Formats: sequence, C-alpha cells, structure tokens
Amino acid sequence: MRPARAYIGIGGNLDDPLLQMRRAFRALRELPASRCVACSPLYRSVPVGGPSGQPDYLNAAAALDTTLAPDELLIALQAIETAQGRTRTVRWGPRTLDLDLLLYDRLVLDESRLTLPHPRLHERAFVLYPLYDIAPDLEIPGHGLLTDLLTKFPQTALVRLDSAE
Ligand code: PH2
Ligand code: MG
Ligand code: MG
Repeated sequence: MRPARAYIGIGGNLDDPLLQMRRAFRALRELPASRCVACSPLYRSVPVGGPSGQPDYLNAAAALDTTLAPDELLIALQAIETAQGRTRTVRWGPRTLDLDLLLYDRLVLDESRLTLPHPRLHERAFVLYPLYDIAPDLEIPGHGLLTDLLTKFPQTALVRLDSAE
C-alpha cells in the first residue's frame, strides 16, 4: 500500500519542554508502519489562548510517511502524549506534550474525533512556520498555499531556536 504523508504539530510547555520535544521526536521515529521523513527546528512561542500566566511553549512539526489509517495514527499519537504525562483538564491549558494530526495527504474529514485539516492549523503561526520549514510547497485543502497563509502571520511572538539548544 502506498503510504500517506502526514504532518504532525508538536507543542508543550510543562516539565522540561526541551526534553519532552526530544522524547516526542524519538517516539515519532519509532511509530509502527511509519517513517519519520522530516523534523522541523524548534520554536519558542508565546501561549495562544488558555489561562493567563502559563509558560512559553516549544513548538515544532514533523512529517511522516505512514500506512496507518488516520484513526490509527491519531490513537498512536494520543498514546505518545499519555506516555509523556499528558493530562486533559483545562482547554488550551498548559501541557507536557500535544501532538496534533495536522494533515493526512489531502484528506478532508469532519468527524467528532478527528477533523482534517486540523481546524486551527491555518491561523496559528506556531504551526505554520515549523510546517513551512519542512514542506515549503504545501497546499492546505480549503486554505490554499502555505506561503500565502504565512504572509498573514508575521513571525511575532515566535522565536526559532538554534539546533544546538
Ligand atoms: N497549543 C494550544 C493552545 N495554545 N500556544 C502556543 N504558543 N503553542 C501551542 O502549541 C499551543 C498554544 C492548544 O493546542
Ligand atoms: Mg493543539
Ligand atoms: Mg491536541
């Protein structure tokens, strides 16, 4: 079976976010029936939404070639979140690790458990910039070219970190 190309948004702002991101990249590389084909640099970003006073986030994106079905991939991503201590209490509240399935090929889906493309992908600089680093030619179904979306979101409140960090 031809693999699908999936893009994952990665974020976290609790319990040593740098360590959480490294663990997340490793876990993504170990996913069954999948190959991690690209990892973006890390970004430090100001929290968007949620309770005030939460720490800054680290954000990144990854590309996978996978023969997992979308719901299988979603479950696998949630298992990684849980393994890294993710709890779900406050919406958009602080978290150790958030793995969002952003895109799965050009699939458009609106189900209770999974919406594709991710419903807020096109309006979040902390998702768009890391995605651009690994897929500059991407077109987002329903929202157009990634490069056009980026022009609406100047890179404020978002700092790209050196790979050494
Ligand atoms: N994730 C959220 C809510 N707000 N803000 C930043 N900067 N980075 C995130 O990953 C993030 C957020 C919900 O998923
Ligand atoms: Mg999220
Ligand atoms: Mg999420």
